[in-house]
Amino acid sequence: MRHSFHAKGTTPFHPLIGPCLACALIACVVEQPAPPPLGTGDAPGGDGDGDGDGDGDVDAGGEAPCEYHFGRTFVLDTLQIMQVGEGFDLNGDGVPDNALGLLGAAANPKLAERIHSGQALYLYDFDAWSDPPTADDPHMRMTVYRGLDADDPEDPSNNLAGQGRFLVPREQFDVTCEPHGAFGDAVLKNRRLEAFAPRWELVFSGIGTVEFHNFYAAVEFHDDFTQMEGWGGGVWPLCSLSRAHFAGGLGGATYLDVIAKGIEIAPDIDLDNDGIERLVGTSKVEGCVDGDGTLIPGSDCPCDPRIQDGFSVAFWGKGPRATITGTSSSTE
Ligand SMILES: [Ca+2]
Ligand SMILES: [Ca+2]
Ligand SMILES: [Ca+2]
Ligand SMILES: [Ca+2]
Repeated sequence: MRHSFHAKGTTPFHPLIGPCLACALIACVVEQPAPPPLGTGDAPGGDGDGDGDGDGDVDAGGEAPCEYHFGRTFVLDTLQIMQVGEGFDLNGDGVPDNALGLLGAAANPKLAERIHSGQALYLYDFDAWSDPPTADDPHMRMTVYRGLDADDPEDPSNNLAGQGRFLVPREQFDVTCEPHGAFGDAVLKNRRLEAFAPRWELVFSGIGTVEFHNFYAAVEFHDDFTQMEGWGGGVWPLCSLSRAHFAGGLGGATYLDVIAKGIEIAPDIDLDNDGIERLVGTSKVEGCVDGDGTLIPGSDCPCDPRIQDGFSVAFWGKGPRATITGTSSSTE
């Protein structure tokens, strides 16, 4: 079955999902459930004025203020790209897909540095969950945000020990105040949560906004709900990668140039069911070959509507409790 979760014996987690939940998740692609209503006020520990921006004032400027709502939050003290062979089965062949696992050796030490210096703060927020938390909840809402240290001046020393306080940049919400990183309906069973998003966005420090397709997530909570461990995997489409500029690259190289033409990893997930698309060019992407063999010339070909495929990727992370104290118009 397409989209069934599967994990190989060497993965640090058991097979991720049974057939019934897999069916429910596929149904969720076809018919997205309406998101639960946003809260009517601040999160516990919020600033009390209902806009959740931590300043206690209603936003000025004539915009309708969003009623941001946050629940029980965790911050990742560890985030890694998983190894090739570990992850989620995205194409239904029974084998975990993680083509970009090859990047882990270079990327993971940098991710660790950026987390500990406070540059890469990833927040998992669980809303619509009982208080105190329970081990089972059939309708939760999970959202992942990039966070900013709420201390002024920033103090990375207190971020990752359970008392970290963070702000969420407002760029991570759409015009209807819905977060781009929301997973909609998440199911928690025996302290294990599973969720799926057909489109899911996260702001990566140093890369910018990344849109993933068919993103699966699983989270397990410790007995006392003070720590979480999470796995995520999905497809990073060619177009999204072609718009991410590689900071260390010469001549305006994109992440797609580096991955496809520098490291020579080929796209592996056929999202539009016409066969795997290919990228041509020597050191940079200069053209695309659609699944039916049609050559689409030009470095902007990854964003041609005929080009839909991408690379599989899988992440693992863990971390302690944290608090979102409000939102910020700043992104740095
Ligand atoms: Ca597979
Ligand atoms: Ca801090
Ligand atoms: Ca294709
Ligand atoms: Ca195509």
